[in-house]
Amino acid sequence: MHTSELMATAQALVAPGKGILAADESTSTIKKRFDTIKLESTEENRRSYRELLFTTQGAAEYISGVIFYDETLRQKTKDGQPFPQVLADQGIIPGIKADTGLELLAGFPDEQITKGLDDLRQRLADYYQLGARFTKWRAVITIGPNLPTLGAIDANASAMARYAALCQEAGLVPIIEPEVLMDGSHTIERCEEVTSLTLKRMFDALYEQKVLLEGTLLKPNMVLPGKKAAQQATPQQVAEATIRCFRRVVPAAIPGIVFLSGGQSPEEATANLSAMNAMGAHPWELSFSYGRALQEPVLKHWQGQAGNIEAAQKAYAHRAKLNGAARSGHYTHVPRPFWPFCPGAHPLSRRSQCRC
Ligand code: 5MM
Repeated sequence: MHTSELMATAQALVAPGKGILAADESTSTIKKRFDTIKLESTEENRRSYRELLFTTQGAAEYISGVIFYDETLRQKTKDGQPFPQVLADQGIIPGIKADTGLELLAGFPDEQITKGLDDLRQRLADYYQLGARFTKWRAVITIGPNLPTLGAIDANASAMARYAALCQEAGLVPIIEPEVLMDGSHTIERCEEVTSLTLKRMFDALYEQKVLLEGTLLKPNMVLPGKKAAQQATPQQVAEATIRCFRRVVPAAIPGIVFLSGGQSPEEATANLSAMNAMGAHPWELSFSYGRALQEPVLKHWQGQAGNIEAAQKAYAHRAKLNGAARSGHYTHVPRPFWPFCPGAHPLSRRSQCRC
């Protein structure tokens, strides 16, 4: 077991003021993101977009690690620099999505299991050689009438724990991502109940598989009402429900919790994280591992045009900085009084006042 290396990597990923960029969209998911800007998902467009992200000046001040997709880990800048090296040169730790997606769980209609265990030991050895120092595995839990079932939660917990143990054997920090989806009209109380049960069973499984918690990070959903719920929640309500839930079921030995954004707007994701940190101190670092909440403004500014790269990079650096502020509870969302003269893309930007 690579105990000290694992603990050092996990702690570096949740260093104060920093968080993780999730850029591990699979080919089918990045196509959906590119569809929103009417851009074809070719290998070159995916490479150019990731180069834009990974070469953003100033991002390293707020970004501790980046999660790649398998294809991205092997790609290079147009000047021939491997992406993992580009990040490592900036002090950003390269990571990799280790699961290979979802499939229906036999015997459990409407529930899914995560794939990728069969060849995992060999793939992890390759990923380490290519420069990755952490990995991520996502399980999806759906709330619905009579859902989730304990059978589906436990099947996912078991796979997650075996994944985590294999990562640690290879010297890679596992990020376990049990995502309770926001889809539906459930209440925040129902989300809290399902998130508690899911996390409880996940940590039981990690214990049984002898996973080193000090060398593991948790990437969960926040406790939120469903997207279609009649009653939405304020950042303070989200923070109170999430912290109460996590204090009950997440061991203090975990160095950090790096939330996913899960379909929240960038502003909501930042405001909710900030409200949680403002309630501190907590047993674990509370940070971010956002995909959409960091990248939505970037795609909007970029539009697939080389002439927009600078504006898109400014939008990314700006969002990273605001999430960096949320790490210490110092972000408060101010509605967009100066829109569209933000966030730094426009020459007349009043950035000092704009916090959107
Ligand atoms: C839940 O998605 C993860 C976090 O992203 P958001 O902050 O946008 O919710 C994300 O890392 C996700 O696991 C990857 O994008 C890979 O997803 P797919 O569906 O391509 O496996």
